[in-house]
Amino acid sequence: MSDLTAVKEALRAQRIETPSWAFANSGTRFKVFPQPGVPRTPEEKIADAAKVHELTGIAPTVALHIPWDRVGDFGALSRYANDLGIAIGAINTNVFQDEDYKLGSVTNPDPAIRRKATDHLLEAIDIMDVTGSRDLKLWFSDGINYPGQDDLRSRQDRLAAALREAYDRLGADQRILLEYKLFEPAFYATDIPDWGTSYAHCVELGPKATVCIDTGHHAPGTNIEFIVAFLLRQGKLGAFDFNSRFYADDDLMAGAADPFQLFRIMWEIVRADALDPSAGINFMLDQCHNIEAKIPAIIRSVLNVQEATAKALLVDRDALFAAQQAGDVLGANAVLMDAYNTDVRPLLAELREESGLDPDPIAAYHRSGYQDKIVAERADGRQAGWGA
Ligand code: PSV
Ligand code: MN
Ligand code: MN
Repeated sequence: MSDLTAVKEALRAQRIETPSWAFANSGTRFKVFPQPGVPRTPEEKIADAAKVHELTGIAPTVALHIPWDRVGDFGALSRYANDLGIAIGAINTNVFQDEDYKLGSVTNPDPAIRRKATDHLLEAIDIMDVTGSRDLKLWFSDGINYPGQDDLRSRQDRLAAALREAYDRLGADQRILLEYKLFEPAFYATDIPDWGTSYAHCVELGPKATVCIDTGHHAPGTNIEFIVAFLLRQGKLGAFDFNSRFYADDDLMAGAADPFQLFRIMWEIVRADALDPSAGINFMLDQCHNIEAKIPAIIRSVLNVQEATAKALLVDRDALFAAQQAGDVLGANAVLMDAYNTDVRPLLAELREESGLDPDPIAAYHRSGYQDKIVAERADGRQAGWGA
């Protein structure tokens, strides 16, 4: 797509979902460095997410994580979000922070623990009914640390049974986004270690189950854009959890470690005409900002995804396909690299100005006084910890 009007139109329609937990304090297993002004409540996380949307114009939903964001009245929380100009997006479950889950949640050998974990999935769907959320995002920490610790195949059966129960509880417009992760916290075998396992379970479940690709959850060197292309072709790509990694599941800002990879991923999306929200892919962030200021880091991440998208939209498709057909290896590669090497920042600044936004959202944030305001308002020492 090289018609600039069409490029801008596609960019205006783009949507990126922010994660509530990225606004809160987070850390590694060594130390959490608390930051002043971080949200103490789900409402304050939503307020921060609304600020990101106000400045970027393309982040109108925020994902919640239960029980971290549990409130008494989700209807009221949803209305609060709407009043601030955003909406509640995906509901994330948490079956990894309870003593009971030491040997697994939905794959635990103990049926009572499996029941408890499955009930949590069902509870999350109850919440979705109230918030109007479409997406139930499932990530399981389930796995084993030692060969022989448990039966790999039985664990797949247990997983399938729990997923089936959740799937059958979904409303007509709701769906499951099923994440996979190579390792961690389980170190020998994760029960959904890769996209193939997630895909197979989603196929077994039916059309309302699709794969969520968390860009941090692969072995080093994995060709993620291939996975994107494959799942898109199968109609089984439901979402992304964008973040960057250098080593493991680093959860750094999207586009920070490898902006070229992000571009290659977004090119596959553009190539499949799957960028528009009507295509049903939820482009989420899943990050933690352990040492950097959180709201500017989330704005930066949104902008990084937007930049990668703009470059992908600039790929001259006709020239690329012609070069590919002609077997012109260098020519085809050059078409892609020309788009990647384009500085799209002026185009995006212009786009924002045309939409009544500040051309530089991060500078606008610093000028806004919001940071000083939250530091002052949230200074009673009850800062939320990671997840709290
Ligand atoms: C853990 O790896 C994880 O980062 C998963 O990617 C989930 O999406 C996220 O936590 C929130 O549960
Ligand atoms: Mn994730
Ligand atoms: Mn992760």
